[in-house]
Amino acid sequence: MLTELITQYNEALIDTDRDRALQVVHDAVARGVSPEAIVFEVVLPAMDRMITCMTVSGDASIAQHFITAQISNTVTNEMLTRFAVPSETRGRIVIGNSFGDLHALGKRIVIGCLRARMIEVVDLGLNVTAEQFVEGALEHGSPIIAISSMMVHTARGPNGCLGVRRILQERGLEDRIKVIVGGAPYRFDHTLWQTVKADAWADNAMAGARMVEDMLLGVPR
Ligand code: B12
Repeated sequence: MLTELITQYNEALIDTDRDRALQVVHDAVARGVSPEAIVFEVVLPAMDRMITCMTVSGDASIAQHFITAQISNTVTNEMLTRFAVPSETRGRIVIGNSFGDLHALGKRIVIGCLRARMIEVVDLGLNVTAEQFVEGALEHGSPIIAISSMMVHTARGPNGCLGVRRILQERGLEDRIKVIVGGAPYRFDHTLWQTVKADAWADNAMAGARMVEDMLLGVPR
């Protein structure tokens, strides 16, 4: 039954058919598939597959990737309320686009993947200054700041990670708050995350969500 479900769900994602994807999930639950199996054996692997199709084989488009993240988010939120043992969140993080950067698509996909891994996410939005990133993390009790930058100058500029690092240092917060970065400039230059003094970076949303989960759980990288 699970193989059939996985096939039907993936076909709906490829067709960017949100309603059909949700219907497939609802039918499966009605037939007795557990909400846990849906999240861990259907939704997360589908997200992984879609990212591989987009970045490695080129078989998927940004639209398919984006809709997949949205559907994953919806299904996960719905299934979480039905878990036999209520799932504990792994923790909470803040995320935003660095100041001057209006490229929100990548960040939204990252948010979908984070939520699918049961990580609470506070989206600080677009045009977030370095100060707002730090204030946001303190206000929401987040041990991680995630910064999405799609242009070189917003990644390297004073409101990107370097600015956040400076404030964390000045306020003695570096032990409490870690910074993860991502976006196009980091994919073009794999050493940029170190140049801007981030603690971590990830190439894609799924890898980023896994890394955040490890950071929250204190797994050494
Ligand atoms: C779509 C797009 C736009 C759209 C944005 C729509 C939107 N609402 O998001 C529009 C048309 C508005 C736009 C505008 C501009 N853009 Co533009 N845009 C792009 C384009 C083609 C795709 C970006 C995208 O959405 N990718 C798809 C998503 C899914 O991928 P992603 O963002 O990389 O995200 C993945 C990973 O990076 C990672 N990730 C992302 N964020 C994070 C964060 C964390 C913490 C982690 C762990 C991971 C992670 O996970 C994501 C999912 O797997 C890129 C080209 C490219 N190859 O990236 C140019 C690009 C980013 N744009 C560029 C430019 C120059 C501009 C403009 C200045 C153009 C202009 N002259 O007006 C403006 C700037 C607007 C602004 N102030 O931000 C340049 C930047 C070049 C540079 N050197 O800095 C690029 C690289 C194009 C190019 N080759 O020249 N753009």
